[in-house]
Amino acid sequence: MSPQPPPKSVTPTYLRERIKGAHAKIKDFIGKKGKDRLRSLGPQWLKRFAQLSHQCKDHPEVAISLVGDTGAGKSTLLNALIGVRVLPVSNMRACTAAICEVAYGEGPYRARVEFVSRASWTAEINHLLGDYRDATSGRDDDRGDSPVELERAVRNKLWAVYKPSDDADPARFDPLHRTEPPEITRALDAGATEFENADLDSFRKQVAQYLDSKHRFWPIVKAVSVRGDFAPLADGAKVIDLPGLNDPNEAREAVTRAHLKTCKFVWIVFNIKRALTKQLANLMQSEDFFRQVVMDGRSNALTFVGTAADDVDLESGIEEFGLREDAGLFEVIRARNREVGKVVFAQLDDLSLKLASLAGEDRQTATVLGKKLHASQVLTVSAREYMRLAGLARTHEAGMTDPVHTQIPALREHMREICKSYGIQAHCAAVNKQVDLLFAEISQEVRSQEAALRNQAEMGERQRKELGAAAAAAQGFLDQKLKETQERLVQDLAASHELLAERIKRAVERARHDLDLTLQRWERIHWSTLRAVCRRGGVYVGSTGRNDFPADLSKPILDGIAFAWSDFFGDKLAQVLEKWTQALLYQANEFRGRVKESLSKKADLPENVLRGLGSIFESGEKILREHLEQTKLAMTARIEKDQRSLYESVPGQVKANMQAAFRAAAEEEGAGMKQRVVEILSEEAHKIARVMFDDAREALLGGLRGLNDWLAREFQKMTAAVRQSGQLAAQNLVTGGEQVTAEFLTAQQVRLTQLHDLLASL
Ligand SMILES: Nc1nc2c(ncn2[C@@H]2O[C@H](COP(=O)(O)OP(=O)(O)OP(=O)(O)O)[C@@H](O)[C@H]2O)c(=O)[nH]1
Ligand SMILES: [Mg+2]
Repeated sequence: MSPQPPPKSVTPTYLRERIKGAHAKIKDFIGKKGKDRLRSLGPQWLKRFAQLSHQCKDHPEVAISLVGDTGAGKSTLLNALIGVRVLPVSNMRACTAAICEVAYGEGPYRARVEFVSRASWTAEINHLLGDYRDATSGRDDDRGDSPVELERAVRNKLWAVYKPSDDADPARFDPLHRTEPPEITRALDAGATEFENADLDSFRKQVAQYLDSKHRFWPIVKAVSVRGDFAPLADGAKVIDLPGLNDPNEAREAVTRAHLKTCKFVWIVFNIKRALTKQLANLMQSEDFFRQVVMDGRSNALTFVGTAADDVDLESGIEEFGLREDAGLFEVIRARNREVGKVVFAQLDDLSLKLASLAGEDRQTATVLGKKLHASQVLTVSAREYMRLAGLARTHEAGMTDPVHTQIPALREHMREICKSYGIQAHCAAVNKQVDLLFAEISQEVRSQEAALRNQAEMGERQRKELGAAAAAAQGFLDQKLKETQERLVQDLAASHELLAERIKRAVERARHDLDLTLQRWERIHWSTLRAVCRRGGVYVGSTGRNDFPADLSKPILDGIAFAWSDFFGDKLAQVLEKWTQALLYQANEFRGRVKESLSKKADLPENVLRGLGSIFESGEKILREHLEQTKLAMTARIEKDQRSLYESVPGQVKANMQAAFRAAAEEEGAGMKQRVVEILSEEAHKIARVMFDDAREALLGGLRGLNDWLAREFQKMTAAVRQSGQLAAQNLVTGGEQVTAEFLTAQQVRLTQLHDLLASL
């Protein structure tokens, strides 16, 4: 009963046609010839056809986030990767100022620009003006973001949006008296804009209007999405150019964070020339990024891309890498590329040790993490040379002669590989498998009905009763086993939860203990920065870096549970699920064995009955395996989502608890203000420390309990599927009772044979 062999790669069009055709034929059959049981099952099947058809329309995107310092070469890399110069790049300044995601789309180049809301922009202006007043108040008695820097930052950002024209004089700009340019008003009122262009050069210029820091829009741009006929992205890759984690706009920072949470892959981009990998070290340590990598379960899914591989000096390179005197430029490049890999891994080892020590774990734990990280791909590329060799840019030669040397083709291949498992092809293959499953289920139902009819014709009342009793006994036994399995799963989940809960408790204690250290650090911050932080509810990014007070307070908790967290989500849950899913399959098998054994003891049983049952058992097992696999996939997806999002509740709770203190501190004025701000924060933090950290712990534990309950419910569905599979198999043995005529049986069998043939033709 296998369906026609699909083409080697299942295309969306093939799949749509297949589902549409099957849906129509089965609907027609049931409508015209279906009786009783078929009619009653019909709606269920048709509903599933509709769902599958709907799934065909989803085009999954495999999101890859590029993260890296400004100037690392992210935009140039993205251009090289897609083979089209679509994003603006700059030699001189931080260039890409807004998030841009690029994916495949047929037709002309298209872009959609989303702006921040008017409310968000107004709030930001108010914060900026607050900073500005502080900075120009004439008081400067402290360290940190000096008022001069603060004033410059405010002026720059407001100037970008409110400058009357590109050649206007910034010195004459008064941030307190701004006139909103009409295009900004239009943008904020509209909320978004879209445009398309078949001409690449014009399109690039249009896009640059919103992305490039030299134009006026960037401070109000939330994200830009670009679509085009970019062949390397045709299998569903979506590459996101993230302009750095330290984005001061709240709405945009939220978008960046969302991308980092939901994207399938993170590529860390760094310039290998600049103190080799100093940029990489900065990024990995910034903002507890490394800890996030571990907690999010990405330790084996990172890619490191070193850029500007062409940028080497021949002579010093020969010396540094111990090459022959007459070595060529390309040999130097290759030697350095090898060196980069070593340095990256050495840094990752250091970071693992550091995190393990913060978490109170032993060296062995760090080594295990280090090993996982060593599986990461490290590629050193020259996007610039690739663009030149491909005739896409007219930069001066740096010595590479073949695009392969630039490693951009290797990076594309890497992208293609990762898309294989998650891209459009993979999605179509998965939906196609579900279509097969549905056919198999319908077909099994038909076979089961045929067998039941045969049994009615061939078995007497006594035999049926005996068989019914045997099947019921096996079913009762199965039910009992399933109940036990469900209980054992719940116990196992609870035990894993206990381990993590213990770590959480310990980490919360440490956070309480470390509170004074955190407060002492805040005390050393410049007063104007402190106020900027409080004004923004606890988070402010200034010229001296990022200040995130809720993150500071939460740090000991998150550091403390990092390993236990990734262990729980990454290994424990997967093991528990695997173990008990296997147990279900084992019990289903036991059930089948039991029924077969009791039948074999009945000497007068017609051969046909046994054969029919055997074939139903066989297909039943296949269907059941597939069902369990599907449910497990859904469970794994939910686990991954919760792994990445649940722990965010810790800074979230802390932030909520500290809001009143931040507000009060932001209102302080006059002489001795800094001291009072520090006192307010300190007093309030001490006062609410218990509640705040307890709330954070409860939020975490509550989330974990929610996940466990959900998993238990999903598992219950698995046990129900096993039970149902058993019932269906036993059914054909026991159906009957009422006397039916030979004509009726023949007519029924003809109909079922027709449906059988129909399914085979789909
Ligand atoms: N030599 C060399 N220079 C490169 C390469 N890739 C990028 N660059 C240069 O590095 C500078 C910065 O590149 P961008 O692509 O704008 O960097 P970015 O990471 O997008 O920077 P932001 O947009 O500011 O975050 C530009 O001058 C590029 O020409 C490369 O492979 N080789
Ligand atoms: Mg850029």
